[in-house]
Amino acid sequence: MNYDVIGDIHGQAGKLEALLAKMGYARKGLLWVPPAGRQAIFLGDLIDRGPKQLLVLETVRRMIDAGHARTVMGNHEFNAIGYLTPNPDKPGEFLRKHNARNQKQHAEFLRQVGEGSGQHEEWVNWFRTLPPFLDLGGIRVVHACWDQGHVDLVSKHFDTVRGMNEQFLHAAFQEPTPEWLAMECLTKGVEVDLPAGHTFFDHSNFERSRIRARWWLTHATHYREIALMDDDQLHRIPDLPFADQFTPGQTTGSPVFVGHYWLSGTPGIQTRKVACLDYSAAMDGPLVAYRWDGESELTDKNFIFAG
Ligand SMILES: [Mn+2]
Repeated sequence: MNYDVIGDIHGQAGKLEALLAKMGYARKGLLWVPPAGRQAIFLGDLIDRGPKQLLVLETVRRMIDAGHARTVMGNHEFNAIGYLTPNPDKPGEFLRKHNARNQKQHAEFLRQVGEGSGQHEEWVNWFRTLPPFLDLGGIRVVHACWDQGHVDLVSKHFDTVRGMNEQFLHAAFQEPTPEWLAMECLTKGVEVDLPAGHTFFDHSNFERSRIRARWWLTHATHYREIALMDDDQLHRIPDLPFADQFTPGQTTGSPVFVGHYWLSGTPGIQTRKVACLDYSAAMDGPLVAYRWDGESELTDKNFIFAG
């Protein structure tokens, strides 16, 4: 089987349909059918921000049910589960706090799905069945970072039919349990604290003191080298060597695909073993795919994008 791996969609149904059409997928009623011998692999973050989140969910779920696609769980689906799941230790509260920042990040989904509605609950139950990673043999797929130790822990608690069990879910929202660390790494990647006094502003204009790290740069030494953020903020990151707090992910073995990182510019590989396919389709960037035909080293030539 060959795979078309597709980056974060965030409710941009128009970009998804344009990309599927460009890759030769055929629309049969409400179902998109891939060319023979291919399957679509979604990197998660189907929801939040964009204008047609339910259409994206319907489209992807229909493809999965027909055996034409698979998806991993993104941090936005994981957060959506925590947002609706009561906290067993704190009556009246939820696993993910309903504070202003979390509400703002999730508001567009809640509005489109109808907060507290039957379909809200149904979609969240479906999110719970999404695997946080997929090892497909020739490629590995995860929303933000492949770390074998975390993958092994999560695979012990994830049932491919019933999804994430209650116990794991509760632990995964309790910092700093091993379950929490694992889901943080797989769905949000490796983050590194800046030296005291340094901050920057992310794409939502939140001030942050932790950077998202290019975990595939296994020999990196400086903060600015590993920092993933908008170019216009990079000058705020000190050009200093970091201490020992950066643990890179795995970059040997079969290629790894991730989304998550809001890249910009011309889509291309990070290394011959790692490709990020998130080029900010949530806002004004294109939706990006990689057409994998069995190669063990990735190439810029296999990128395709729409929007
Ligand atoms: Mn995303």
